[in-house]
Amino acid sequence: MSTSPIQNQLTELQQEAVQAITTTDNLDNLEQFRIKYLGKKGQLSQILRGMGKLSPEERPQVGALANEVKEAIQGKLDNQKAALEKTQIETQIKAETLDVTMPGVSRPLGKVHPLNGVVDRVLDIFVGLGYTVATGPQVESDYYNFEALNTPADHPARDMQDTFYLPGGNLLRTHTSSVQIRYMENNEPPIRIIAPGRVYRRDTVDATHSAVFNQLELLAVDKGLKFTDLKGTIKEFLQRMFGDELPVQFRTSYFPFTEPSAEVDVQWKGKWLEVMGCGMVDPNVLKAVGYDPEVYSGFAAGFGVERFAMVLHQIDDIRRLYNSDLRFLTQF
Ligand code: 2U9
Repeated sequence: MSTSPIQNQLTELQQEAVQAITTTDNLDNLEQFRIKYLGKKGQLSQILRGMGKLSPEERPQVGALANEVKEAIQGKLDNQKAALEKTQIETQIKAETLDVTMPGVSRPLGKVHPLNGVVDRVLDIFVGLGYTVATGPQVESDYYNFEALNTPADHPARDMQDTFYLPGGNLLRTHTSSVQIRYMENNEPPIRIIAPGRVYRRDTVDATHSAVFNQLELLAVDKGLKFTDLKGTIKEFLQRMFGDELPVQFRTSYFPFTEPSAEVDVQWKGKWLEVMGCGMVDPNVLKAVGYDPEVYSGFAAGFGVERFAMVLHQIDDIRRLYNSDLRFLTQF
């Protein structure tokens, strides 16, 4: 029996495909060949479309041949794909040789800055005592920074808290007390808050002064709070901070927003050191936020984070805290 044209086409297709596949060195091309020869609209399908014209005797023979051709091409595709993938991986491995004797890239571990270390410890202690952390804007109005805190424009205490004024009358806050005013405006007693944050003063920079520094201020407002509650809170806090045996003393002082007011000293490494100020919230401050001073009383205290860090770690110059000198910072 002679071979039909369709059988010739099939063997030619197989030869061409095998030739093309075995000489390609590229996986993308290989896929193109699969589509070209075996795809739905590929050459094999096209040839088989002519099967309808065959006699019933020819059909099974051609069908069997078509299967052989298909399997032969598919087999070549699979082999070539495996071979190409293998070379690809081998080339990649060669290009990526790892020299295990090379020195590694050293990534030094960071540390908590001594200022943030103090803030973290203080917040932990007060959160433990039931206080909530409150924050507010560094750009403030005259009202929140001074007026509401019993410090009108002609008050002499404004001289000591001279600051940076912005066009339009706003200013950089001189203390975080404005945070407590805002908090009281939006909340009713009982109140227990601690406000950390950056504050500003028009100060000449030296070993103990900075025009930008950090404060922590606490405020408690409730029915029946007395000076003894303030003393107990401060003493508990300072002993948790510096140690159980720490001697603490209160000296009378003056602040516009507290009455009576006191300064707090601790005996540390043999010396009395002033570490914070405090007092009972002035009735005028309670009135400014709409609290009745006949019903509620409060106590407040404030301190500089830098000063605390300097006392705790015996740091001699405030500027060391801002220089980012690793020889200094890695000591903590
Ligand atoms: C409200 C009412 C009263 C906060 C207070 C001090 C005393 C104090 C200074 C310590 C060193 C500021 O960082 S420093 O320069 N602060 O001595 N601060 S009482 O009194 C308040 C706060 C908010 C509503």
